[in-house]
Amino acid sequence: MSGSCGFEGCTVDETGICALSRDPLVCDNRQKPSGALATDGQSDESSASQRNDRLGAPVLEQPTRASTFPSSRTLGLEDMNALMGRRYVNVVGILGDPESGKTACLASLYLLISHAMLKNWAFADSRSLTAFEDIARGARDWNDGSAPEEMTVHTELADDLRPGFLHLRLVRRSDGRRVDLALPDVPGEWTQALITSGRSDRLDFLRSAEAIWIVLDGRTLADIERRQRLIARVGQLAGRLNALLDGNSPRLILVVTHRDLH
Ligand SMILES: Nc1nc2c(ncn2[C@@H]2O[C@H](COP(=O)(O)OP(=O)(O)O)[C@@H](O)[C@H]2O)c(=O)[nH]1
Ligand SMILES: [Mg+2]
Repeated sequence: MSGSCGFEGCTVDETGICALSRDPLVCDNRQKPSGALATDGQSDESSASQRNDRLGAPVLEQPTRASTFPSSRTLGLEDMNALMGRRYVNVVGILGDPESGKTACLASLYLLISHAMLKNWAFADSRSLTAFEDIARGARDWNDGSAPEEMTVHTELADDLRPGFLHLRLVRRSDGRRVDLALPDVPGEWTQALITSGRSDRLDFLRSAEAIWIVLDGRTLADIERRQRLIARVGQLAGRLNALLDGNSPRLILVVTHRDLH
């Protein structure tokens, strides 16, 4: 058997002569060319059914594209990495017990900058305006001139493992310098878990921080019975940070809230 003929010893491919003296075009021993398969009845049926399956389907695949308007809610670590790949971003770490006033600090910063009341700084841009609006909304509803009792809601994250960042670009009025800030709004429970059990996996981003705010509740500091305990906890937190930061030394800033009351 050789070439196009299945009959042992036939040399029709070389000589053009059939070993059984038949017409080579109609001899049963000749192999059908592969293209001939498409012409038999069964293949016709399957290709017709394939064509029917595609009837009404889009002719071209839809190109993937980014949504026209980004969501402007808090930014995840991936969004932050992308932003940091394009420009220098100052990451700020914000730690503090639940209810110490972390979210209120961010709302306060946003309200000051949006009313052009932050000394020497003006608003340039934000990738997370909706997130700022969400946390600042409660502070806008005043009752007959008195401040609302609860200006912010307890911070809860969609994903309890990844921080959500607020982005703010400010411009310094004196020299026009632009500064991008990444401000995380994370639950106070993360700080508690760092102090009590040393859990730091969710706070890894602190290693990239230029500054860390430790937010302290002014009400606790004003209370002589609770003050010492809070001061001792700040010491424990500093020890945990020392281990976590592993040689990096960002600026540590103590931010005391409720100054209006105490
Ligand atoms: N009067 C007053 N209330 C504050 C201040 N800081 C925070 N609060 C209130 O304290 C509560 C807890 O604050 P929040 O920022 O949500 O705490 P977080 O858990 O640390 O984010 C909220 O109801 C705020 O309105 C402050 O400086 N003055
Ligand atoms: Mg909060």
